[in-house]
Amino acid sequence: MMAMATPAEAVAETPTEDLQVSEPSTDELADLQKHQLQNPWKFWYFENNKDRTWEDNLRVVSSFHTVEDFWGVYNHIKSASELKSGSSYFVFKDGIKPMWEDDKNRQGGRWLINFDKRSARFNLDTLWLETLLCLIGEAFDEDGDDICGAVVDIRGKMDKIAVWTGDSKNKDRILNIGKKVKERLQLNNQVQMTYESHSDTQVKTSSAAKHIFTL
Ligand code: MGP
Repeated sequence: MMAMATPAEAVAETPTEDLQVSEPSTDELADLQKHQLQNPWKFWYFENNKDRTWEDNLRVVSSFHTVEDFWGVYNHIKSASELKSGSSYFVFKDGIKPMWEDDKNRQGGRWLINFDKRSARFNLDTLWLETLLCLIGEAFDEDGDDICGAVVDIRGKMDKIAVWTGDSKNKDRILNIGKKVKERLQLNNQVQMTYESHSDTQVKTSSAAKHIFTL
């Protein structure tokens, strides 16, 4: 029977010139000490400037793929409630543009929650942060594959939070995601969440698009 080398002997037998271990750079070391997220994300800001097209009003704020870098961005920028009316924040998986036209959104839709500004019941910043923590903390398990991103819109009477998913026909995933959002945001029966496809949103003629699901 062939004798097996113990790990120490195996190392001793390895010619040293084969052990080309390069030292990590300072940036790599700093990154290794941080907590990696399952997905890399991008933070976008939309400012409503009527002189520009909708797409030109979208700007990337920052990319992040660690917990620490998320807080670095989040704590550095204005909270959602401080934004001017007409503005939005978008947080989307890196590689997905926060627009209907992106291939990953084209067949998708959104869970939409409207918050009446006159109601003191809701703290928009807390709800938006909780939405982001659901996304980056992968609260949706395997249904999270369908998550594209989330949006907070600051508007006149109503502010809105939406979670965009990639397949408006995947009923099970949509409902699982919606229920999880409702539970984590502790909305209970205080507010209705509605799911609409982006294709319906684009052709809506009144203030609301067709509701495919309601929770
Ligand atoms: P909005 O910002 O989502 O809603 O879309 P708002 O401002 O509350 O208005 P309402 O229509 O819901 O009452 C406002 C407008 O922005 C849309 O009608 C489009 O003209 C444009 N827009 C919004 N989105 C998300 C997109 C997008 O993904 N692609 C393009 N091309 N335009 C968009």
